[in-house]
Amino acid sequence: MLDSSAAIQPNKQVKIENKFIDVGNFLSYELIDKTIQIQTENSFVSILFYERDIVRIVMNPNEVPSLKSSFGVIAHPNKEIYYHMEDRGNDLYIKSSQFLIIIRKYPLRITILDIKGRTIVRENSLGMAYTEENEVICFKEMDTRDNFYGFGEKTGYLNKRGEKMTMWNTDVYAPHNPETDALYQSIPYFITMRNGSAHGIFFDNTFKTVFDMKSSEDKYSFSAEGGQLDYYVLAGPTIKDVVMQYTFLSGRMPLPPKWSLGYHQSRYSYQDEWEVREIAETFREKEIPLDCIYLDIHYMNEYRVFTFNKYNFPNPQRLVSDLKAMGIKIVPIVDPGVKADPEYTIYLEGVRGDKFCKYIEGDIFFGEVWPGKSAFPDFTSSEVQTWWGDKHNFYTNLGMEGIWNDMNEPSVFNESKTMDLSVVHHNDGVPKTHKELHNLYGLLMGAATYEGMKEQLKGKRPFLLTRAGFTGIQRYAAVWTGDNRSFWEHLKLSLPMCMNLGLSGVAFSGPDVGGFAHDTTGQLLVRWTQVGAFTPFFRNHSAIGTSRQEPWCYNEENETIIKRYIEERYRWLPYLYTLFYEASITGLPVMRPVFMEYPKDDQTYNLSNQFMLGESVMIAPIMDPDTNYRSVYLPKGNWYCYWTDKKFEGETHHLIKAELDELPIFVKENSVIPLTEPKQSTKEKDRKIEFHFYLGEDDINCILYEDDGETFNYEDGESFILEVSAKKIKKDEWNICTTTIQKNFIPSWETVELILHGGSADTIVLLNGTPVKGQRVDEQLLRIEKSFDELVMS
Ligand code: MIG
Repeated sequence: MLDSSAAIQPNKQVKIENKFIDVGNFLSYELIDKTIQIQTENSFVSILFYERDIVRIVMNPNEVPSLKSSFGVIAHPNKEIYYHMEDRGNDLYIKSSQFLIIIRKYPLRITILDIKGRTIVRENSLGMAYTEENEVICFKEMDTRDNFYGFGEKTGYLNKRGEKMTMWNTDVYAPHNPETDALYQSIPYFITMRNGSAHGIFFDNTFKTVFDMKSSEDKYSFSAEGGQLDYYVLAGPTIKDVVMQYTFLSGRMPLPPKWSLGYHQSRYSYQDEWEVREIAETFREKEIPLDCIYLDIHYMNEYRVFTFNKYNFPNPQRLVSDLKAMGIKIVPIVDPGVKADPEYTIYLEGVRGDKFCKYIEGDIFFGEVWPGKSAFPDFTSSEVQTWWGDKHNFYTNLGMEGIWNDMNEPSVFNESKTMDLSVVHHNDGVPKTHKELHNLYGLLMGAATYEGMKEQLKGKRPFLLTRAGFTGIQRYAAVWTGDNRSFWEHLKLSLPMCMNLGLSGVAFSGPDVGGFAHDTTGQLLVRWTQVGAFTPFFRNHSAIGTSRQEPWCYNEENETIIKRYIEERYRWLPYLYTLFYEASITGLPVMRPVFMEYPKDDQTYNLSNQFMLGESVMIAPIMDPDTNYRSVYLPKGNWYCYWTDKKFEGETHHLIKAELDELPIFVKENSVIPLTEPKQSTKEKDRKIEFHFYLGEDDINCILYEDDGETFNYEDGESFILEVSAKKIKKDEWNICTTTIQKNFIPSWETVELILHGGSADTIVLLNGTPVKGQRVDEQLLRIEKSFDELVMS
């Protein structure tokens, strides 16, 4: 719907602040089981510690706050945290080893400082408040130096200062542009970075929430349409600390199966078995690596989930096993809408077993989606979760190991785009409206699906891809960013979107490579594939009616380059997989904004068109048509061009040339990057591991993580962890050491190659103390090849 000028009629501005009821003056406090319970004139406030560096504050207008958390939170308060509390007349002082919380009493205002006396958050003229209509809001002072990040999946630039953002899971087919606000994911959390230091706020409220970093110059606010004002202050002080604190609360991604990190091909839709086979065979004939093909909605019998259309897919089991033999997995789409059809088992069971979302009077909610009139499982009930999870044996019995959840906002074809807000969810005996639980629907469907698959796969890691989610979605699924378009602008937009998702706990994300809607072009597909090869999730997907988008659909030059970059993805898997391993332990993203590594450098605070992979690698793609130059910012230190080894100075901008076949990649001096040889699919065993040493002045090292890539045995320690270092003995003399930290899993590598970049003709290398001769490729490049068993395993 396009607006005309009538949309901008003059109206009277009501100052929003006037409608709020302030919490008012302090009345009394009590300590109950280490929770500080405060009563004010107009509210009740509780304060409790989760960790030394995480404090939770909950305000309830009507009664002592409930301390039950949303499904997004997995952590519990730590009652062992020691703090000291003092009533100083006009203020309450609460001091822990990380925080000083000062509660001004008249009226109640909270200021939190860190141990160095640095203000983290402060309330002044306005603090916590609510309205007659059950809205809750919290105002905090905004510093002129504050930059804001996180907020999950948002359009626009990296830094969200000056933005107002709504969290309300929404199916937005179009447009995705800077003023598109609510998208598919709701992650009510953000990081404030001030002067290189950081802290975070996680607002654990599942209603529609709004974060307003725009309307005022000296304060920001976060508010919700209902519920309690329940938020956590995360102390930082670094950005990485905040992400770890947030993912301590909301959980971390389990290690994904390796095949999910390969290249994936999708299309809405591959219409039948023969088309799927043809796609798979074409990849293999052309020797383009591929790990997965998706089945979009046309595989089903009239869009009934857990069915196949027998004409188009007569033998899905054989299809799956034949493709598996080629190293290719099949992932089917599963939407939540269940076709209202009394002859369809799922619907029958759902109605009989009381599994669907209902109105309070007991009538099932029906909505139009692809199957026509449909009912929606009520995932807020654990019984329904188990039922739905179990149903997935339909897919696992066919040999499938991954599922793609779409339309799970939930999306409904009506005016509001979703379920009726007055639907009352079962919620395990604590009924709540859809208005309150809407944002959880995708997360709960994800939990049901992941747990069901995990159970049926008997030790194998499931893969789940989802469109909708809430805080904590990383525990179950990778996130793709929905219906983008084949626009250069959307390629650009995907970088800050995925970087902010990464800061919001979702380390495994990516956009549809090539663009979903609209027709792509050969050049756009090339440039997008170059980027996709280095984003955490790498899937080419396109919509019905748009031009075909498989790697070979444009000219030969395009195809050759696309193939080369897909191969490059497989070459980088050891480095990437190690980053995923780290993410599973720390919650830190794989794809990082540059300021995460260089928080003191203000050139990086809104750097949205380049990103880092881990600590050492800078990806600076070309994202404009017919363009082969761009400016690249390199922070402090020296950088190597990955392709040529040419050195670049940091703390400055460079004009970089990159023809269509080149993605600018820079590796930080003093780092080691593990790579391997390209292969057709992750099913093939690597035979060689390479360590690339980018020499500078310092000693350097890296960790390499490896395991079987498909089971949960790593949880019992069946993994391989190697530390590789290069110590500078003196000028031109390096001692390379390998230390196995863990070897309960034996990797498939036969040879290990050590490649020194940036040495000189005189470079001498010792290997664990013994001099070795290498093969000099040129003045600055030295290669040493060894047997993996001899060097590492003995
Ligand atoms: O209304 O299943 O975002 O990836 O191909 C469209 C068909 C429904 C939206 C998803 C897209 C998928 C499409 N779906």
